[in-house]
Amino acid sequence: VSQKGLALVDRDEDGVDRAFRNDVLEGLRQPQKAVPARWFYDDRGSQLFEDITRQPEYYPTRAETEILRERCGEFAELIGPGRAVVEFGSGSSVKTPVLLGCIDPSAYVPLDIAGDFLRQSVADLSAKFPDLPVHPVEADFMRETALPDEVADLPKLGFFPGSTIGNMVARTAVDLLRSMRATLGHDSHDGAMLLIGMDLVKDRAVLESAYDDAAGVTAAFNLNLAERINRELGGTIPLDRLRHQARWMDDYSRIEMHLVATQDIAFQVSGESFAMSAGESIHTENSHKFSRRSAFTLLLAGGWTPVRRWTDGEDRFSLILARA
Ligand code: AVI
Repeated sequence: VSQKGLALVDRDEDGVDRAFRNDVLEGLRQPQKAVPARWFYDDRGSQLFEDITRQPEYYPTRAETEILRERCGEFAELIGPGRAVVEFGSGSSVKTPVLLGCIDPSAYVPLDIAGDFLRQSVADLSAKFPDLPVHPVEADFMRETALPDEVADLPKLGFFPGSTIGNMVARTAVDLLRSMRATLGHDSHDGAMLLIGMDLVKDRAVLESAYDDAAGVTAAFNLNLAERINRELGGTIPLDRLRHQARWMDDYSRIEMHLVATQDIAFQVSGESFAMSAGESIHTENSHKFSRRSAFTLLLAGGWTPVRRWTDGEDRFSLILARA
């Protein structure tokens, strides 16, 4: 999960993030209003996401951590020691140490656009693995990135947990997989590998409640996007007239999150006027769910050949090891 770091943000003379404003205004002008999910992750949004992962209904984090813990020996065997682990997004404080503890890597390279998150994850990791060289890279992992010279000659393992790939439509996901392949290097003798988390299709009720927990944390996470628009873009969106909704869209194999107007509303953002009728929504997130086949097809389209697939004891979540 990324958040815009200071160094890479392009701000106008009023300190407004230009990319945020463009994405929001363009999205609100569409017939189906939509704002890209990456704008969820300001400080409050990142904190709320952490809280989501602890909700009883939100199974992905626990299921993926279970797989990492239980399959440690198999990772060691199939991946082997001595690789540079390149994590796309700054590391999770739980999952990353479990993986690193299994495979005896030579270096760890967290790659994230948010400098603050990177520094935190480097500090956490170095405390747990004092002898492991850590080389953080502040960059947008959606683009091909030059890795530090120190890891140039090491075989690489890309690590992309959490099913963040599911937040992208297929075209963007394929672009990302291809750029990961380019970043990690696919033409060396000891080809790159990728360990990626992909959430599984399951019962509609289980999915919808994972994205609409009883404590209202996911609702707060979704509404925080509208609050952020009001705060940073001089918005007047009436927050008390928007309702969080999680919909399973079977044809697209995804959960969609929406902010639905509970009555007719009118508001302004950055001086531009918008209106929504009761029942109309702003589409804020896609979270695609995969079958074994659809996961493999996506990986193959992105240039990766699956090597092994694991699921948790309840078949809720998958981790897939692939080679370039
Ligand atoms: C970060 N990403 C994988 C989460 C997901 O499950 O799609 C974001 C999230 N949105 C609502 N709950 C969690």
